[in-house]
Amino acid sequence: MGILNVTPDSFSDGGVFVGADQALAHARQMEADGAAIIDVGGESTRPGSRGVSVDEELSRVIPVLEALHGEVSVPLSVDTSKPAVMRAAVDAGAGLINDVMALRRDGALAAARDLSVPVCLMHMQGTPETMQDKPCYQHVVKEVVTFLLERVEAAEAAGIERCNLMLDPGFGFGKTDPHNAELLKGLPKLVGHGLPVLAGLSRKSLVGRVLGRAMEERLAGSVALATMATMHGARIIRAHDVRETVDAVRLVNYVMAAQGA
Ligand code: 7PM
Repeated sequence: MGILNVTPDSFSDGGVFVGADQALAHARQMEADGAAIIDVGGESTRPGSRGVSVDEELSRVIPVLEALHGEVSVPLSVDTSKPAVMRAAVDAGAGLINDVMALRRDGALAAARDLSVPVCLMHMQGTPETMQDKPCYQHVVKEVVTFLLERVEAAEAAGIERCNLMLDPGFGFGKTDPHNAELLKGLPKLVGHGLPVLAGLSRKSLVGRVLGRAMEERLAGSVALATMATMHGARIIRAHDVRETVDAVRLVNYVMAAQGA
């Protein structure tokens, strides 16, 4: 899953046309590099962020989805927690909902049920504004698994088909570095529940803090973590650097498919 950020500051003149144009070029490159999904996000979930309004998020995400729809052949995903954005995004061509709130917003379960598209349910402790203040768990793996299974139950109770669900432990969302490490090491415990698992570790603070690397120096560390997540059973890797990440995933798959012990 290639990450396509559609934030105003990524466009020099802020114009929608230039923005959609650049987004299309980036999406085409990620597709050529081997992305199987393009995830379009209006950047409302960063630690410390207060979020953006529905109208602001719609104005960022919808023109880009419209520009990509029909121009790239891989499925488009929308990174949103807002029911109104989910509905408009699927109408504009999105085929997957990526919700860091796991459909906990009012109306989100109903929107996802009405839209009948696959949904990624992600774990987050707290809210983006406060989640990194003092993340606290007794047993982080157990608590994340329990939370996600509860969200699966809520989704199914709302009429969402189980075959449309995937799970994500939410690396970096209300977790310290040791919590993230424990979750990655314990990923098979989440994978074991039979639903596809998505892992997003690309360029995250874990890499930055453990290695002492600035954002633009996190490629090797991100690929290493993507490799581990794949070995531990993750089926979808959310990444900025698609070509390098796909190389790693393909090699893991090749080796893991080998005969013998
Ligand atoms: C700062 C913090 C900047 C976090 C960017 C981010 C995930 C996601 C994001 C994830 C799923 C980023 C993140 N992360 N959706 N959206 N899983 N499903 O790296 O780990 O883009 S935002």
